[in-house]
Amino acid sequence: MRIERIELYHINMPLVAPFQTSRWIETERAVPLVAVYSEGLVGWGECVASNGPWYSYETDETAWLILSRYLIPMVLGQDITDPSQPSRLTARVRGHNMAKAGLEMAIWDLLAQAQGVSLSHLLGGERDRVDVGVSVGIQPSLAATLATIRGYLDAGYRRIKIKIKPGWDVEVVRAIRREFGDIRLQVDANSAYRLEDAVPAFQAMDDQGLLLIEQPLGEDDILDHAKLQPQLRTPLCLDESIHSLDHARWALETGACRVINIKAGRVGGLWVSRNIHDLCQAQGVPVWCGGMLETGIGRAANVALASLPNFRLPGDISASDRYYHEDLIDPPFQLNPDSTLTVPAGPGLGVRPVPTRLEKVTLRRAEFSHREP
Ligand code: OSB
Ligand code: MG
Repeated sequence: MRIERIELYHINMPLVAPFQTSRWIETERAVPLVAVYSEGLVGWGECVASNGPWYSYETDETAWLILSRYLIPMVLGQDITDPSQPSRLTARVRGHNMAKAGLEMAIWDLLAQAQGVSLSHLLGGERDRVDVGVSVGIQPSLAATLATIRGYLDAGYRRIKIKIKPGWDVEVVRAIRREFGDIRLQVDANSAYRLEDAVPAFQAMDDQGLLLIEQPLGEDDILDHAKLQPQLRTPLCLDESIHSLDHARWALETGACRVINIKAGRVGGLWVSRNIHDLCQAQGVPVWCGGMLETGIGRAANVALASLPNFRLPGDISASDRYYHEDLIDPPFQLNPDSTLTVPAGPGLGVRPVPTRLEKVTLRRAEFSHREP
């Protein structure tokens, strides 16, 4: 399929509640959406960069720039026939994985639609529902944390992840265990610890039956995680540290983690995500699908990705109403009673933005066309 035209939409959507991690707070999601046109079809992609360089160095504005100036010109006019092509065409750009992944998602949506199959099918997915949980930000108090968790458990979520930081960790976990007993529970530090603080902090949590401890140390670290993991029974899970298939291999070879969180945006797209999935599967290492507070567009891609067989832990892929009063898609994603989301079965992503809703949240739009040489 020849890529004829691409549109970028810079959107901004308020979150239902502020989302606080160990290092930053998000109150709204400003992201570029990508629409790719070919042969009368349109494919959609969401770039998951945050509004500031807190989770990674990318932001909505760096992604907009890199997409407009470098990535889009690399794919415009190209004849795309296989799903590895977008990552190969943009490989010359260093980093900026979220910008690459947003564009790649739109092209994969297009390819799947052209073949008349779902994105899940194109990826090799095997499930029609995926297990999901909810990621609970740092709350103003312990009472607020317990109340928030109770609300999500009542809504049907059967896996809870809490954000932690030094001083907001083992006591919170113990309090959650006292209140809710044996629920499926995990923690995410977003890189807030140093090795010397992490050893005592996580040894103190090691008897709490956590599913995993996500990204305790540096966002660019593998070595110190490899020193920490052998001192704990609880599996470490890397998020921020894994930017590519090589990073995944290095983490597994050094024993830096026993689980990997896959976010297509962080690793540069669905093609790389599937390769990481396959590597982990071959080594018996479970993966799960992380989230970046996506709209329904990015959420549909996450759900499709999580339908692959080695996604063996619940994803951070909650229902639309956990994030937004009104999602871009209609119907929104809803939680099934068994704490799953249903994988869209329609062609491609199986969802698309409602035009009037997209218009309401669009800050600016840009259009790129292929000119015949
Ligand atoms: O570290 O997993 C993370 C959200 C934004 C940036 C980083 C992270 C998160 C989440 C929320 O934990 C996951 C979600 O529900 O989308
Ligand atoms: Mg994380």
